[in-house]
Amino acid sequence: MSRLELVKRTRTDEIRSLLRTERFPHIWCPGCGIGVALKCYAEAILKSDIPVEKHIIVSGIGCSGRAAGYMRLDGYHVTHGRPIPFAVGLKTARPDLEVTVFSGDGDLLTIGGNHFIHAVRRNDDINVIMINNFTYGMTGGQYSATTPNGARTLTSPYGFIEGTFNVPYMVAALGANFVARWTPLHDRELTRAIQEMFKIDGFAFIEVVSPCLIFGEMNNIPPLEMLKHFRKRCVIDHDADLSKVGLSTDPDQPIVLGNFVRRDRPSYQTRYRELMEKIRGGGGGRG
Ligand SMILES: Cc1ncc(C[n+]2csc(CCOP(=O)(O)OP(=O)(O)O)c2C)c(N)n1
Repeated sequence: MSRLELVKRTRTDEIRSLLRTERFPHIWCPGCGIGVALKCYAEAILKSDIPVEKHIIVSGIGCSGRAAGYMRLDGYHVTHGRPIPFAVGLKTARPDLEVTVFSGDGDLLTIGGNHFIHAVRRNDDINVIMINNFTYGMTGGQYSATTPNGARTLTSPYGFIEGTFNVPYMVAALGANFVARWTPLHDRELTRAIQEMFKIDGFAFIEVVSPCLIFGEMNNIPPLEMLKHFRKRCVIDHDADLSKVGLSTDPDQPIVLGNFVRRDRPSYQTRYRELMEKIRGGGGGRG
C-alpha cells in the first residue's frame, strides 16, 4: 500500500470512529448532501485542538436533524425548532464544551426562526451548521423560509411566491461573528470553515447549500443534475456584497460562496462571566 493510500485509509478509519455505524444504513437518500456535511464536521473535529469528548452536537427534527444520532459524541436530538435554545443553555452552563448545532432550514429558520434571530443578536457562543436544502425534506417537501421564489413544493405546486430569506445577509446584519456559505461539493473549504468556527467566541454560522432529491423531483431536476447545476453556478467571493447573495432558481444567477464575515464582538457568555465577576468582586448583587 502506498503512503498516500495508508494516510487516506487511516483518515477514513478515524472518521468512522466518530460515527455510530451500528445505526446504519442511515435515512439519507443517495445524492443527498447531508452526509458529506457531516463527514466535514467529523473531519474538522479530528483536526481541532479540542478533545473529542468536549465536542457536543445538538440537532432538531428533520433529515438534517438526524445528524446528532449518527455522531459518536455526546449529542442531543431535541424538539422541532429548539436546538438553538438547548445549545445556548448547555454552553452557558458548561463554557468548557464546544457546542455545535447541526440542523435544517425548516428547523432553524422556519419553525425555530425566533430562537435563531435572538441567539445571533445576543452573539451566543455556539456554532451552527445549517443544511439549506430549500424545503422540509423529511415530511415530503413542503416549502420553508429558504424556498426560492418560483420553486415548486408540495405546498406551493404552482410556484412559491412568499419571498425568501437571504440567509448570510440576515445573519451578518444581526451581528454574528462568523458567517460562511459552502456546498457539499466544496468539502475541503467546508471542513476548514468548520475548523474556523470552533475558534470563534460568539455566534458562528455556516449555510450549507445542499441538494435534496425530493426538492429536485418537484422541480424536474434529477439528483446528479442538481450537483452539476451547483458546480456551474457557484462562485467563490469572500468579499461579496451580502445584500446580493440571495438564492434564486434562475440558472444564470450565481450561488455566491465564501467565508464572508469574521468579527470579534464578545459573546454573551463572555459578557455574562465578566458581569458576574464584577458583581461578585465589587460585593454587589442582592444578597
Ligand atoms: C412540532 C412539530 N411540528 C412539525 C413536525 C413535522 N416535521 C418533521 S421534520 C419537519 C421539517 C424539517 O425540515 P428541515 O429542518 O428543513 O429538515 P430536512 O428534513 O429538510 O433536512 C417537520 C415540519 C414535527 N416533527 N414537530
